[in-house]
Amino acid sequence: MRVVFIGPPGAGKGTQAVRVAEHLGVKQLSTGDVLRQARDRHEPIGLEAGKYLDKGHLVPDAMVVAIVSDRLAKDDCAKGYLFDGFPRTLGQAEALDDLLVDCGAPLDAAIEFVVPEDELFNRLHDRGRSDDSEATIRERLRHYAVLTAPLAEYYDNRGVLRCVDAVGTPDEVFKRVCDALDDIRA
Ligand code: B4P
Repeated sequence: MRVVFIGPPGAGKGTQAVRVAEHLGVKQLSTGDVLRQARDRHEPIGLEAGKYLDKGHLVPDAMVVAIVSDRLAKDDCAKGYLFDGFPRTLGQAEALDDLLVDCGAPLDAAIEFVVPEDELFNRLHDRGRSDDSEATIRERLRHYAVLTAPLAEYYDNRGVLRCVDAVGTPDEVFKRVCDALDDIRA
């Protein structure tokens, strides 16, 4: 299956992506993880990305699309993949569609994680990553509302969107995501 996870910061995309990719037997890619690793290793792309990550801003589309494009070209994506945190803008979604036309294999599912804002704050505050300060969380939620939330309509119009209530234990959310994917496959 070819799947993307969308949803606000702290919704649990990364938590579920590892399990769901294993369940589906597909490659998982978290653009956030790739960017943070590149930053921590002081790679040129990471030093540039770090300027955005630490302020809670989205990294420019061209940088993220280049990472995904490289990844998609690898053999281990041939039987499917799960992108966690990508796309995050309409520009990224359109770029992904273009890449998939080249591969001849359209997206099967976009899973939107739905979590109320106060719960997001609690989760991120407890996680305590360097971009989880209160001011940065607010900035990330603001960017999410403006830049990422419109993706739900984009994928709904293509008939591949499923919204999942992501409040509950990780096991409960995992089951709901699997049910949503089964529903798409049925
Ligand atoms: P990401 O790395 O994608 O992370 P996130 O949105 O903060 O969190 P996620 O939803 O994965 O939540 P998690 O499972 O960790 O993005 C970070 C930054 O990278 C962005 O702000 C941006 O700057 C940059 N970036 C990434 N992709 C980009 C792109 N495509 N374009 C441009 N910029 C990009 O869970 C959060 C916490 O909740 C954890 O502590 C977890 O343990 C907890 N949790 C999870 N599920 C739970 C549950 N069911 N109940 C209670 N707690 C739960």
